[in-house]
Order: sequence, then C-alpha cells, then structure tokens
Amino acid sequence: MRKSFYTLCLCTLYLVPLYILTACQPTKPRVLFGHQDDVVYGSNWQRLADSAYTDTRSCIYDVTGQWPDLIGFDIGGIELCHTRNLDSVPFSRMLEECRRQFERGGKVTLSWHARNPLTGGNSWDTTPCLAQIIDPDTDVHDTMQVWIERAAAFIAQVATLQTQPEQLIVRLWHEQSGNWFWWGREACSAEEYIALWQWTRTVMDKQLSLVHCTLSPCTLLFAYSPDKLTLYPDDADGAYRETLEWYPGDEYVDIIGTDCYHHGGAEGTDDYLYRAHRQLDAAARLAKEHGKRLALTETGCESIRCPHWYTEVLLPLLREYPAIEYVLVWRNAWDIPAHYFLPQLNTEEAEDFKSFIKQL
Ligand code: BMA
Repeated sequence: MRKSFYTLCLCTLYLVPLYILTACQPTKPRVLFGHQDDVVYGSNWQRLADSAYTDTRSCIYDVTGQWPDLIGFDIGGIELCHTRNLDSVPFSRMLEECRRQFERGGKVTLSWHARNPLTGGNSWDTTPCLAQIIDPDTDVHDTMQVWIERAAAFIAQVATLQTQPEQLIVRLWHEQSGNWFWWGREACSAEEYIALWQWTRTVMDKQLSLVHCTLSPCTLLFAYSPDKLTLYPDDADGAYRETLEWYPGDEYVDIIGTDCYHHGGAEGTDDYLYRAHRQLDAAARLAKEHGKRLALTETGCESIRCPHWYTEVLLPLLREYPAIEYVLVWRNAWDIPAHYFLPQLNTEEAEDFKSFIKQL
C-alpha cells in the first residue's frame, strides 16, 4: 500500500511538470484544408437555387463531420453583372455562404475567371488583349476598368461580412505561367501581367476603403499563384526565376502560392511530385525572401484515380513544407460525373480522406 502511494507521488512529481511543459510549447497551426464550391453543390447534389436555404450542406462535412476550414468560390461573370457565376452559382448564394462560413470562423478564397475584354470570349480565349487593357487610350482599357470595379464592389461586399481578420483571400490572375488563359504567359509579357495585377489590386483597395466594415481596417489578403513553370527548363534555378519574373511586387501580394494537379493516376505520381516540389521550392523561397506567406493554392487528383492519394501523396508533400498555411482542392461538379477532387461518400477514398484530415 505504502509502496504504491510513493510510486503515485513520484509519478505525479514527474508527470505534472512534463505535461505543463508540453502543453505550453507553441504548436504549429495545422494546415487549413479547403474545397472549391464546397457548400453549393457536390457529386450528385446541388443547391443552386436563388432562394435561401435554412441550413448548409457541405461536401467536406458530409465525409468528415467537420466544417471546411476554407471554401473557394469563383466570381467569373460578375464583370458582366450576371446573377450567376460561370459554374451557375448565384452570387446571392455565394454571399450568404460566405457569411455563414465567416460566422463559423472559417475562411474564403475568391478567384476570378474573367472574360476576355477584347473579344467577349471566356478566360480560355487566349486572343492577346493585355497591351490594350493597360493602354489608357483604348476602349478595352475602359471596359476593363468597369469590370475591375464590378469585381471590386462584390469583393468589398464579401470583405464586410468577415467576423475575424484575414478570413478573405483574393487570388488574382491565377496560373499565368500556363498558356490557357488570356493573361497567360503566351498571350502577354511579364510587364503587362504585372501592370494588370497592380492596377486590379489598386482598384480593389480603393473600393475597400469606401465600405463600412465592423473589422477595422477591413483588410483581406491577396494571393499570387503560378501553375507549371516551364519558361526556363534548362536552368536549375528556372522555376524560381520565372516565379520572380512575374511576381507583382511586395506591396501588392500577401501570399505566394502555386497551383499543381496530379494527372495520370498512380503512374503520374512521380511527375506530380516532381512538378509540385519544383513549384513549391520556388514559391517557398520567394515567400521567405520577401516575408510572404505560403500556400498550395490549388491541387487535386481528378476522380482520385490514385489509391490513398490524400494520405500517401498529398500529406507527405505538405509535411515537407511546414510554412504552407492552406491547401485547396478543386470542385466536385454535380453535373460532370468524373469531375471531382474530394472523395465520394462511403468509398475507400473517403476513409483515406478522413484519416488525412485527422493527421493534417
Ligand atoms: C475548371 C473546371 C471547369 C470550371 C472552371 C471554373 O477547372 O472545373 O468546369 O468551369 O474550372 O470554375
């Protein structure tokens, strides 16, 4: 009896300070996980009506029982005063879901698949137009001025809904290093791209300064996110050089990220990891040198055609870059069966995803 009493005292003597020490260690915040359009539709369901829904359905919640840390929305279509974005999400629903997300303490990231202001075609219409956009003597410039103001007005509206600082991230002119958008590197020069970025941010800041916000100042974060980096393939420092060459500047950017997708199932893993490392190394170096934050702004493996992709491919990758603050996977289209990046319910991939979220 006495012996066990002493053992207990001894254990308490050692364990209590050990517990206090461990509990007081600053813990690295976990990587936030986001999903595009998470709460407006998912594989086989959609809530795209204009009318209010009294509750929120979420793809991430459906699988894990937890609300998303981050939701991505795209505002493509706002420039033409459309009531729905390019994927049919009503802007009124977007505002409502942003409000709910902020109230839950979550974050939102907005991208903008803007139309081509010269042709009226979509973002993928690569007819060069940037020289005209940034020339104040052209009609295209005037059109773009109006479009940016409309986007800025919507973004300012979202910004006012924030309940905590830094809940809103705006990712401007993304994936410029690819050749698929009119602001991509084959359709314009780095100088033109940077001029567009700086102009857009300036208009958005002006609009933000005009709105009333309970948070003061009513700030948001701006993210720069190239995709594949192929401009200098023979240069060991080529990825960094390209990321830097198109960088809009310290005054305009808060987060440096990269977009990188896994293609080709399990056989594509090496290629994905090669590109992801190259791009993340470049983004992480630039972020460190310029005192900016780091994110994996878009990634995913369509239809999750690689077993245990979340725990065996993405998780180890994220662990190699402790500075990454968040990661976003793309949408689960309700009307395109194979276009999904978050696992379907009750599948092996869903179990893998649950385990991934626990380990993040
Ligand atoms: C692409 C696809 C398209 C979509 C676009 C904008 O990656 O998902 O179907 O229209 O993004 O969200």
